[in-house]
Amino acid sequence: MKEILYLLIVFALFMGIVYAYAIYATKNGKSTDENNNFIPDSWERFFKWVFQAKVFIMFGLGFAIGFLICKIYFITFH
Ligand SMILES: [Ca+2]
Repeated sequence: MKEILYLLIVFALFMGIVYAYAIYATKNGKSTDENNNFIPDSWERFFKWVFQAKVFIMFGLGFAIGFLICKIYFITFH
């Protein structure tokens, strides 16, 4: 159970870094962003859905992490 929690936390951090890097890279001009949506145009072809689903992905991860923390640390059955 804890392994799933750690995996989700690592995944959430990774997604956070990906989203932050996309904004950083496009703002700094490190990667071209001709349509000004803060997604590097080279990523947009295959990974656009990752950005379109950002709210749902982060909300889902946050919900799952909170749920697991509650289940592991606060609810005990004995
Ligand atoms: Ca773009």
